[in-house]
Amino acid sequence: MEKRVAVILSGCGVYDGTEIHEASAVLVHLSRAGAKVQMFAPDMDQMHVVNHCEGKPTGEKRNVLHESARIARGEVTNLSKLDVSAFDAAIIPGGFGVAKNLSDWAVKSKDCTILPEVEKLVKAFHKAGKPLGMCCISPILAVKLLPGCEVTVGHDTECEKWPYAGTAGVVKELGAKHVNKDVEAAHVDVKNKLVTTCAFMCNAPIHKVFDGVGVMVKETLKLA
Ligand SMILES: *[C@@H]1O[C@H](CO)[C@@H](O)[C@H](O)[C@H]1NC(C)=O
Ligand SMILES: CC(=O)N[C@H]1CO[C@H](CO)[C@@H](O)[C@@H]1O
Repeated sequence: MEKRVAVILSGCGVYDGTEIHEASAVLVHLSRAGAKVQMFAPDMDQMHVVNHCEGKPTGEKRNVLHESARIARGEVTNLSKLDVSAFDAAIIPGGFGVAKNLSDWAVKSKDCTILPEVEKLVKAFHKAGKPLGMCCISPILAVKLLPGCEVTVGHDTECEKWPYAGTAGVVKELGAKHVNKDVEAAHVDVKNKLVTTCAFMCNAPIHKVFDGVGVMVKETLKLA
């Protein structure tokens, strides 16, 4: 039977929303696996609108749902309508939208809070024994919400290849287990049905990010 997967978006663009290539990779791999996909995003203002040429906020206001509709080619549903019983799994691509809109990680790091709607949904999928797939920075949602879970955000030692390795240290401080994985691999926390891959936390060629997201999608569907 085809697996029904909810994909949760947080805007459109790496510095203020969902990372576009990660979202696209998730959608391609889900499509190839024959999954039935519905995309969701919260109806709220973004924390920032960033000029991606300069990497600086512009002061404009944009709505997370409207921006996510760019990735979804218009087919995106209000996150408040996500009914967990209608899905077999949920996947949350990365990008700063996760750290700025789905949570305030970008400002508060380990003391961040999660958007209540997202908190409720992640906990509901987990409680129902339905798998969650996450990549890049989105595993921090699981780290905050599922005590003692296992995730990867790549490697834990900073170097040119792993510019954001410090995140792994924060993951450990929060009591989760961090597992070093290369960009083309995913970590499966079987007990929590949680599948994570580092994606653009690694300074890697884009096809390797695409392949790693593919492993995350495949392993998530296997648990569904
Ligand atoms: C999305 O859902 C929220 C909560 O029910 C509601 O306040 C908001 O108006 C909805 N947005 C749209 C575009 O329907
Ligand atoms: C505009 C804005 O800052 N929106 C929200 C982004 O997400 C954080 C975390 O939930 C909220 O606190 C912000 O209000």
